[in-house]
Amino acid sequence: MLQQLRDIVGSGHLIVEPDVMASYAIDWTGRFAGQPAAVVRPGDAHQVAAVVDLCRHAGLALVPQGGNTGLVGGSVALEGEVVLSLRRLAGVSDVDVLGGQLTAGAGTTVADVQAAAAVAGWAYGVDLGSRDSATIGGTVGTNAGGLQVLRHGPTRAQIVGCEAVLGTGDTISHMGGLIKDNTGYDLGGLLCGSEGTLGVVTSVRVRLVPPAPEHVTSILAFSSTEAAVDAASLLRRSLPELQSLELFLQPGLDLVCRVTGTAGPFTGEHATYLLAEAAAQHDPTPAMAGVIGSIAEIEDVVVATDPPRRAQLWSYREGHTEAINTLGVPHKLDVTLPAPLLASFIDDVPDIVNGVDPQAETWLFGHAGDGNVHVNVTGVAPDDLRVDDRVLTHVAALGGSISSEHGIGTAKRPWLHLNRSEAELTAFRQLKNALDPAGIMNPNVLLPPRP
Ligand code: 2HG
Ligand code: ZN
Repeated sequence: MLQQLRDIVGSGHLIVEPDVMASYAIDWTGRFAGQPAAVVRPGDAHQVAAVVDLCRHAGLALVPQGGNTGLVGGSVALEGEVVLSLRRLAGVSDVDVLGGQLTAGAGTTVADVQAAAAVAGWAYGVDLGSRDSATIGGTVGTNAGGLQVLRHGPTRAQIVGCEAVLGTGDTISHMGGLIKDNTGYDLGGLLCGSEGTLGVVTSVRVRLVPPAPEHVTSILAFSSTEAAVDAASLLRRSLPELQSLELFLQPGLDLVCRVTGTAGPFTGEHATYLLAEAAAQHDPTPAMAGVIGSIAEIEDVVVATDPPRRAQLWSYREGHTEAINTLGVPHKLDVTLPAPLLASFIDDVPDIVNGVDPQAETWLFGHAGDGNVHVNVTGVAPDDLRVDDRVLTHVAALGGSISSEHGIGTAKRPWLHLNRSEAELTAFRQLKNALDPAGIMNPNVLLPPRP
């Protein structure tokens, strides 16, 4: 088998040495790890198809992997599968300046897609903290959200064409990029968020959005989460230039400042913070100032327009993930709540966690504009699922989603039934059987094991 894989990709691109495979074998959180049988690094879509075909006939399972920035164990070989790294399929082509579209190989980083869009006079509508490592194929696999969903939608909303190798071994390619194209099933939309369980995306055509070069970023301080959530709603409905609306709390800010050795944005302490960023063709500062001026509950505010100061404000929010990792392996519960329940959920969840494990520490931050909270819990053993179970059950009971933007992976698999009916899960299984009849595509993620 290994020799046949080597024949397809060339000897330099089949990795079997444990030390070289190490970075492919563990996820970013450190919570999920496996021992791949091998890492195979095809150089083009034909080689991907040949690898899938070989593995399909041999019954050898594959785990597709992009930048390996996922947070739910969706791209690690938990049971000795072969890791199929798509990173060599990098590059942007067929830029359509007129229509505002481009094609990106699955291994192209999000930052490189953004840069290519900018060169064409456009912008890419998805941005996320892991932009320099996350690949567009991985973000399609998970339907990644990120920092601009309230303005441009998640990754699925950007896809206007897709090329993929299905688990059947067939290559599908629908890359015409027509905005209006009602000619049947939206296979790109289906593969988006399928976490590599139906096939491997090798290339994607994305729509681009108008550039918005003028930015203003502010951090607003509130005495309660309820006041912050009310203000978030007002910002969303009164400021069309709003591009990002992020939330974090005082303990998370303290942790980021401690770990990075920086001073916080304010001299005093506050309960809850919103980071609001507006972006437009013309300076959005007056519009943002007008809306901020109308929010009586704001206790303090900082505003920045110059890039270094804006980056500093963003670092208080974006620094959370790395700062939390310094405390040990976190449990990451990426959830969405209905807007009316968001504030009380955030206020209640630390006590709910401590009701299960008094030693656990809860860190809360996320994308306020989308109702998306990243519940990070530290001080809990990686395989202790009691906190996960308690929080996810609570979220589902409130009508929320147990996975907002990170996917189900292996981490949330036991709880998928909380959000999906038996009829939906049956349809999922039928799709899986149709597109991956040998069951070789990422078999340990998304779908719960059969009862
Ligand atoms: C973010 O919004 C990412 O920063 C990571 O989705 C969230 O670390 C997390 O839990
Ligand atoms: Zn996020």
